[in-house]
Amino acid sequence: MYAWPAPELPVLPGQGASPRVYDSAVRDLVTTSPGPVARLYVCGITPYDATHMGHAATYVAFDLLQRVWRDAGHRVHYVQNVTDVDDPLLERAARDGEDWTHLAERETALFREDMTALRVLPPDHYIGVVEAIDRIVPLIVDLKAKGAAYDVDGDVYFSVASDERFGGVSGFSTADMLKFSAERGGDPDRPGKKNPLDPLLWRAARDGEPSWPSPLGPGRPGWHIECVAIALEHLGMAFDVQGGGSDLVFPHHEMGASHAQVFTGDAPYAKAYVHAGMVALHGEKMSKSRGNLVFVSKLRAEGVDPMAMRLALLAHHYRSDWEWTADVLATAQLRLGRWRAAVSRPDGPPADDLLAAIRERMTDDLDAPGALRAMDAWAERALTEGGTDEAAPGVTSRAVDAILGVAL
Ligand code: 5CA
Ligand code: ZN
Repeated sequence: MYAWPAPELPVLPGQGASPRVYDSAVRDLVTTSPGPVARLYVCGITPYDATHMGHAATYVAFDLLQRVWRDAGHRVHYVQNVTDVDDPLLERAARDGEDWTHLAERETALFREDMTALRVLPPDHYIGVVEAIDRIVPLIVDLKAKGAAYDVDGDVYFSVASDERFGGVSGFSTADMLKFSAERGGDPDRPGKKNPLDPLLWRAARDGEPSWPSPLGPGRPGWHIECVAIALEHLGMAFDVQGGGSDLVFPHHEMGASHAQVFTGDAPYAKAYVHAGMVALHGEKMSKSRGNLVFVSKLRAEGVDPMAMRLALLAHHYRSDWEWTADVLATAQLRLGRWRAAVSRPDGPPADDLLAAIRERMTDDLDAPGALRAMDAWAERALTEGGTDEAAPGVTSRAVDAILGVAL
């Protein structure tokens, strides 16, 4: 499917470096070292209740990664999926008496608008599960042929025992895996499975559910295999970063890595697994199931500048869990006003040190809050002391635009 329009990326003097990021599988910071083309897969939305501030925070986090890579001279090959068939989407459509394809299309369209407003660079390939069924089925057939998948009453499950590296992405204990599996779409209590953690690969057709014909019988794909099929088609193995929110560490990214490693007989699936923290509202993770959501589109309709929303997100380090409040937005609106006033002056303090500071902060695990502080200091000087450098306001606004994605 089509993605959304790309914002312009201003050219900056000099060049940055490839960033260090936190790899969940290594449980430490690692320096990314992509080739000329960095390969990035970020899990996309399940299109209902989109786009809430938690979603926005995660996509802005990986947008920063892409911007820093580009500033370091890499091209970026970016792939994202849309989970446009899955249990929660079908349940929501049934609850509201809406056709599931209409729900998915409407919410995906809204997501595109929100990403455009937030100046998030689009993926090069934006792929829905429905479009990828023909790619997914042969993978499952192959996993069965390898003895890594088995039937339970017509449904097909992946055997986690078939991957000797299973557990390597999350490093979680079995107890934690069981807990998260139950909470995040797994079915550890289903009788007939070889291991309670084994995830579904293919769900046989049920009355009232969409299904597709296949050599496995009519049905629809499980969740993890969809991302693997899409990533392998467009990126191949050992791509640079698999991204998503921290609630995807297990089971989603663990299972994805296992599926791909067993299918290809190769490893690793991704060179690094990077996760964004969870945004909360009223003390609890913002989630569709709880319904404690702040929507980007609703704030836009209220006239809130999307650049203020983006600054509100950037004020928090991508890995931290934090709480959305009215104050967070108000602070961002003030900051945006100060920055705009500072770059509107005909001259200002030199921008070279500022650009170097933004680059230095962003290559250090995408420290956007640190970059914001550097820009705050420059803006403060510009507004109080002024300056004589006529090029500085332009360089500054281009740097803030290119690296932080904030158009002033
Ligand atoms: N379609 C799957 C991925 S293949 C999915 O998880 N969809 S989602 O709509 O539930 O979430 C989309 C992305 O937003 C995921 O990376 C998820 O980790 C992230 N996300 C969801 N809620 C929050 C939150 N409260 N804070 C930060 N990120 C969140
Ligand atoms: Zn995914």
